[in-house]
Amino acid sequence: MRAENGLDRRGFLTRTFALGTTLLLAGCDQLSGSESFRRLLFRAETLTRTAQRAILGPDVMAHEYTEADISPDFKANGSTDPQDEDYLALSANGFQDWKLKVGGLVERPMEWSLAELRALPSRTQITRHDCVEGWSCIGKWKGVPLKVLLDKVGLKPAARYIVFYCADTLDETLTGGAKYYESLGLADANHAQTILAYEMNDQTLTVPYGAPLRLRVERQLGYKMAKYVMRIEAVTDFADIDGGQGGFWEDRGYEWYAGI
Ligand SMILES: Nc1nc2c(c(=O)[nH]1)N[C@H]1C(S)=C(S)[C@@H](COP(=O)(O)O)O[C@H]1N2
Ligand SMILES: [Mo]
Repeated sequence: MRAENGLDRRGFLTRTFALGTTLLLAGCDQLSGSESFRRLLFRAETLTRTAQRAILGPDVMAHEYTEADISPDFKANGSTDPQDEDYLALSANGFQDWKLKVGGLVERPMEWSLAELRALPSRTQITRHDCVEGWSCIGKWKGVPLKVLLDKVGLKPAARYIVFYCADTLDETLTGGAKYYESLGLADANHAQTILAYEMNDQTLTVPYGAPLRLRVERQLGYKMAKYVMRIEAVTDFADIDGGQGGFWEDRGYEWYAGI
C-alpha cells in the first residue's frame, strides 16, 4: 500500500490538471477544436502523469477505469492486418501452432502455447491507451503478467532490457519494410500492470488489436505496446538490434521512454 499522503498528492495533481483530464476522458472521440489545442491538452495530461510518477515512484499504478468507461469503438492503429507469411499461416488455424518463445539472457529458455498462457495467473485491467498521435481509447485487457513469465525463465544478472519481436512488417517507403519490435527496462517489465494480453473487452484478442498476444504497458504511450508478439528476449543492451534505439518507432526518432 502506498502512503496516504501519496494518494492525497495524486488527488491534488489530478484536480490541478482537471481540465485536460476531463476532456481526454471523452475516450475515443477525437477532441474537438484545433490540432494545437488538442496538443496543448495532451501535454497538460502528460505533465500530470509525469509529475505523479516523479512523486509516487516507479511502482505507481496507471489509473484503472470501470466497465462503463470502455470505449465503444477502440481505434486500431499501426499494423492492423499483417500480411507476413508466417503470421498468415498461424492465424489461418486460430494460432493453435503459435508459441511464445522467451529466451536470451535467461536461466531456462521456455515456450508457451496460448492455452498454456491462459492456464497461468492472469490480470484484468481497464485502462486508457494514449497514442502519440493525440487520441485515447479505454479498453479492458486480460493477460498474463510479464513478471510471471520472467520469474519462470529466471533472468540472468546481465539482463537489463526485455525485447519484444513482432510478426508484422511495416510498409515504410523511406527505409523499406522492417519488423516491429519494442523493448522495456526491468522496472516496467516487472510492473503489476505490464501484461501480455490475449483478451480485449472479454473477447479473444482479434487480429486488428494484435492477436494472439500483445503487450500492455499502461504507463507508457501506445507505440510501446507491441502487438503480434512472437518472441521475447532478455538482453544487456539493444544497441545491436535493428536501428539500435530499442524499437521500431524509436529507430525513427521517437523517445525510448514514452512515459505518460
Ligand atoms: N506489432 C505492432 N505493434 C504495435 C503497432 C504496430 O504497428 N505493430 N503500433 C503501435 C501503436 S503506434 C499503437 S497506438 C498501438 C495501437 O494499438 P491498437 O491497434 O490496439 O489501438 O499499437 C502499437 N503496437
Ligand atoms: Mo500510437
